[in-house]
Amino acid sequence: MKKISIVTGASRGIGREIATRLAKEGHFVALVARNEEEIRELEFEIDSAGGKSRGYPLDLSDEAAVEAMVTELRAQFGRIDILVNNAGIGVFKQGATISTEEWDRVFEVNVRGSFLMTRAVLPAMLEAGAGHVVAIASDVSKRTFANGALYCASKYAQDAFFSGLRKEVRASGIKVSVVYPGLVDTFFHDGNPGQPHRAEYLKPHDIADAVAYILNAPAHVVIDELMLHPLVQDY
Ligand code: NJP
Repeated sequence: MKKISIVTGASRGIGREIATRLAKEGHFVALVARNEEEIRELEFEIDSAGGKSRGYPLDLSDEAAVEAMVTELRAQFGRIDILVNNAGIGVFKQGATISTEEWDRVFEVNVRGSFLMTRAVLPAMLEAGAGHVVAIASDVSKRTFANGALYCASKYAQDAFFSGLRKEVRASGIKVSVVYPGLVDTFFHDGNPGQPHRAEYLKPHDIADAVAYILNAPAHVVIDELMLHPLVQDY
């Protein structure tokens, strides 16, 4: 096994593709998401193809579960080399109609969830003097759109956290990279009909390619930011 990695939101979409890619590249992958069946399925698929993985069905808003998972992984392997914070949710509606529960949940998963996971792995990376934290943010971490106020606010916050963190841990040998995808053809868009160009959106493997490129940069190079869009997207 080359490296010990964690991918959140690994049960489907972009996260599933990133996890599969990391396993193909010879890394151990800890698969995190809530849906146990999908996580076990992916674990079986990776392991049947000769890779190494383990599923951790948990909700990222559960601080104790996140801490326990990272403690277990560290106890087994003694290190954690890569964390890909990919899990995320969206609520798309007019700001005036957003409920307090919807506001809290989006921030709980997109911002607090990626913070909790990152804080949990940093001690191992700091001890090793090396590590790579990647966040899958969004192109709307840098622009806004109508009916996207809440989602954009969460993605701006996530981006700001990881951009600040990059400056804090750089001197300790830890890299922090943020990926900003445009539209990607996943479950994320299933509740949103009428997308004439959906077939031409980015595919999850395009994001996995970007993450692999970032992680395989030479030791002295940190790719701070990588933004990608489908050619059909008007933004
Ligand atoms: O989304 P989807 P994508 N605890 O819905 C997991 C960003 N992005 O792959 O828990 C733990 O297919 C969920 O698993 P489960 C986007 O903001 C996308 O498109 O079992 N895990 C599933 O595995 C997000 O950050 C587009 O339901 C939780 C995964 O997250 C990332 O890309 C554009 C969880 C979501 O899979 C992946 O999105 C863009 C929790 N509480 C940015 N809640 C796009 N698709 O167009 C959810 O700019 N998950």
